[in-house]
Amino acid sequence: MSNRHTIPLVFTDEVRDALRTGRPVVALESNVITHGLPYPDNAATARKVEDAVRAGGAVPATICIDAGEIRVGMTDADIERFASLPGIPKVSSRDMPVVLAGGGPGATTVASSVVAAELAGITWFSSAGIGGVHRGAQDTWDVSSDLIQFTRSRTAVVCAGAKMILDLGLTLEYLETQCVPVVSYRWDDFPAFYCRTSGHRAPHRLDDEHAIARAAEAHWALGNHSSFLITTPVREEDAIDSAEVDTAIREAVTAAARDGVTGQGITKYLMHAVDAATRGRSARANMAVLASCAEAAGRLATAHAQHLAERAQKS
Ligand code: PSU
Ligand code: MN
Repeated sequence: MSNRHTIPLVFTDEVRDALRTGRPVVALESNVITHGLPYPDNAATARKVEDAVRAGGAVPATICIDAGEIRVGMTDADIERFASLPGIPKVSSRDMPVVLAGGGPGATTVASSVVAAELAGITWFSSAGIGGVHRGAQDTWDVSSDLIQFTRSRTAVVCAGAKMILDLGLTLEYLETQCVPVVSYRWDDFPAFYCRTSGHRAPHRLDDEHAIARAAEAHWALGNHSSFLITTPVREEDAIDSAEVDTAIREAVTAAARDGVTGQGITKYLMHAVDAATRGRSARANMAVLASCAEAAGRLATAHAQHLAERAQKS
């Protein structure tokens, strides 16, 4: 018996129909709703991100855990509840079994969302910022489970790189060591969330969505049961200059060490400190980059669905 029969997956009608008919679907995380932005911006942003997936030609499936089930596609009422109810825990891969057994609600990170997406038969996933290797990881060993999960889940992940609060050079090194492809879509550099560049060149660049679909399929055909990463930068008009946030980040990292913030809480702590230092500018850029990634993911998932349909016709 496969896991499919033991983990309860609850689909919205729209997502179930799309998967049945081979229409493109893009999975989205819910931790960004509960831990990324304040209410009611978070609820509005979650809906905008879903609209952006639709604008790209695909069906959005926001993932969460509730009542012992994995929800694949959240209703408007679910989004409103997750956005407004305080205390919903952040659920990464390691937390999933316990939260499922406990029966309470849980907001999925990138790592746990790709686990759910794969179980649900969804190939595409979009997040503006993946977790990565933290600054100072040589002392703290803080490496996001997102990166480890990419070595285990067969998904195509679209993101705007990772935030400057992380060590992006080490994050790229880790992905290289673990044989996770990183392809920059229509851009030379590995982006840094709301900054268009991290100062690191992306290992590969592809400009055509159909070539990206073929490359992802080739990755899996080569026997890799792991993720294929595609990065896309925030639009120029929404971007923040990296020099502008660099000081704020350095100060936040120092303050976190002073306050003894470690582990699961550090990402949120650093992000809020940077938002406060940039007086909401980074929060606005955050919303823009979530939407631009989701739109690109919708387009890429659409090209991939066409690729699969053509391949099926030929065989
Ligand atoms: N990075 C961001 N924004 C985020 C996160 C990461 O730029 O909101 C969230 C995502 O849900 C991601 C998680 O999967 O934090 C990673 O947390 P950790 O570093 O604790 O693994
Ligand atoms: Mn961590």
